[in-house]
Amino acid sequence: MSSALGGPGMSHRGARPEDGVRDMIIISDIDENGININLKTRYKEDKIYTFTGSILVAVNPYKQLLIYEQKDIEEYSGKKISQVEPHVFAVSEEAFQNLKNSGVNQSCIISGESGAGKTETTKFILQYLCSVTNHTSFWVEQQILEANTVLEAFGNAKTVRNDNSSRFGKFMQVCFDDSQQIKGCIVQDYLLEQSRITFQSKNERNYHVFYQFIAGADASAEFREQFFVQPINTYYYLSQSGCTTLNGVNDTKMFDRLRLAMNVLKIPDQMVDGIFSVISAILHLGNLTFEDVEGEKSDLTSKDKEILDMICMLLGFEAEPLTDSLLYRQIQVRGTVTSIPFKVQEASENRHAMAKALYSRSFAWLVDAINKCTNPGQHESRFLGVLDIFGFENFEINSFEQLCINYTNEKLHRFFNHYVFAIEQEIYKEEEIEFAHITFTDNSPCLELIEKSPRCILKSVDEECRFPQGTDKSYITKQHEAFESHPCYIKGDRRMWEIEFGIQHYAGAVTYKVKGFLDKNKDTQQDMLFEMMHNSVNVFVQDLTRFQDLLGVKLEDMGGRQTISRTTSKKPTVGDTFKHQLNALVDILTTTNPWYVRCLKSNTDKKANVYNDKEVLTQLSYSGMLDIIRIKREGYPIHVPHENFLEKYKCLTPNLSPGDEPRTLSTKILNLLDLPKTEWQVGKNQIFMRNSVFEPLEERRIIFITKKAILIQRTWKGFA
Ligand code: AD9
Ligand code: MG
Repeated sequence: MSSALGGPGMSHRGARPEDGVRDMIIISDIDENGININLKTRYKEDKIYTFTGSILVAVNPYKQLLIYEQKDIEEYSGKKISQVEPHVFAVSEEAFQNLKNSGVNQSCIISGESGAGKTETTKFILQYLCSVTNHTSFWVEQQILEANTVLEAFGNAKTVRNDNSSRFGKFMQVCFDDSQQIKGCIVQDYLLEQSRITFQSKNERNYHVFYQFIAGADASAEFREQFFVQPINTYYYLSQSGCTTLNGVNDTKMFDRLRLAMNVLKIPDQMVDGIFSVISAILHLGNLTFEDVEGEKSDLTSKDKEILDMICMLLGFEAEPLTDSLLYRQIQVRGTVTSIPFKVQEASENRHAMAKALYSRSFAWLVDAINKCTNPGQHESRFLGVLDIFGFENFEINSFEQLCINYTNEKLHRFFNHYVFAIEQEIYKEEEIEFAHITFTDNSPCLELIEKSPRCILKSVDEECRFPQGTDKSYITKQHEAFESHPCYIKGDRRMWEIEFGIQHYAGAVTYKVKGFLDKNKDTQQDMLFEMMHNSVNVFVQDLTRFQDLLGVKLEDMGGRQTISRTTSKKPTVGDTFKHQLNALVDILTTTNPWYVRCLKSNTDKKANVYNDKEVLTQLSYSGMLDIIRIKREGYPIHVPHENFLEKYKCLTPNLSPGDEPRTLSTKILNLLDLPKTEWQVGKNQIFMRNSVFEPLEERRIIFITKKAILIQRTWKGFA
């Protein structure tokens, strides 16, 4: 198994960042600037991949490079990482070989900012795996690749940072059998962004599928009629941002691809129709306009009655309960259900919540359908997992979503730290060499502040959610009190105490605005909507209720109709569920041998051939690369087996007694050369060196070889 800090070490003598070397671990005294210069030099030659040991750095080229062809796959197949140019295929191959040879499950953890190239990297890894394994499982491979088409249509959207931004995290476990055949795939999704369904910022779009659906309808009158489709600019959920198209993307073609992908994934036609009915119904829901009635109640406008009919037909609902659920809140007090009218603003918000509930459950349904189709079966437990998850975020305004995203990154960062440090220390121990305990910036305190019960930020939000009179303000007041002395907690400016708090993350300080925290964490249960869905005549809509969180609600049969009632007020919150998912993810990752791909964005304008030093440096500062290099400085970055060492350097000391063990001989060489003893150590099987020893050693060897060559030349000349 390769070490994160390993690498071919011996081949680049006195390498400098200006040379654009393939593995940065061998550059002496490298710092952030050095890394940047090295990456930039390579980027200019379209070499977007660089190693740091076995960690791959990928700089987004924002242009099509012809390096992902079948011939490239073949070039990497069967090769060791140390023999090839850095490439995502090299890491894929090494991980695949490791799985094959060691039987230990592997994971590729891909990180980077929005738009850095995580999703593209994920697809290249999957493309590689589906191409090199023996193709007896052609259909399974197609299904795995097409799963991405579906997930991207429903889970990706244009943002200002990325035209194809993933608004959810995913972990795809590709499963293999004993003969290295792909047997299937398991997808786990994380935290789909829900706010986008009803609100998009300027120049951003809603999820791709909405535009693809409308484009598909534009091409067919029959389809338009079946799903009551209107022109795109009539929909509030699609027209508010002023952006409905994507540069270089044809939504009609994408719609055809989506349908084909659904077909490959064996989603029945009836369900496909159901999905599009929900998509259309969501758009119509967004167009409802509520009228205020005496400041106390709200009503639907006459125009809305027509929209309501369409929604009913699309979702298989009856008009009366739907109207009720749009205009009244139902509250259970001691077993009796009371209806309380919504004020106009509340009715509008409640409708948005319905749209979100319908969409997020459809997304969950699709992930489930993909898993059912690509299910590897019970017996195939070996897998190579690819994690494509949201990177660290620090916007002008950060909310609950950013807290969850940054919490994820803290969690993965700690995992990374432990992996990198632990593995290096393990080698030192095995080799029985002395080393000062390597210290590292441990982010555990920050992580504990967010997630460690009984007192942590997630818990504070939860408690306030369960408190009947809880508000965002009462929540933050209590939280300030509880954590003001915590080293990672930032109470901030006195004038802002009621609206925001900060966290000192490993990647920098982030301020969170608490407005909406409680609502976002509660994920307000749409009880009446759930009931209607359960009784729907649309089989897809009815099937969506399988994804209702059944904890806290129970179904009761009321004369042939299912109604629900609350069993307990302890429904898990969004924070709870997410924490649970994240812990499960880390548990899985811990059992694997991890591989890291660090994606970097060369500029924020999505331009080819533009490399912005400042932007790259910022990303490097929290990529963990410097930590690796620091360990390199504190530890011994160059490990060479005794035999290899001897082979290479015995020329430097002609008086070696040949009978000795390689280990003794290697020690003799180093002793004779009078190099500082603090800078090298002799392990059981390997020599450990710092650059201060390695470089002069190499220099002497080169001088020796050059002198010898000159001597030979002279001798030949003498003969001539
Ligand atoms: V986000 O956090 O989901 O918003 P990602 O996933 O990191 O983000 P993505 O993979 O979607 O970024 O890449 C953004 C865009 O960069 C792609 O749509 C491509 O246009 C471009 N890209 C990324 N990697 C490559 C590549 N290796 N070759 C060519 C690339 N283009
Ligand atoms: Mg992505």
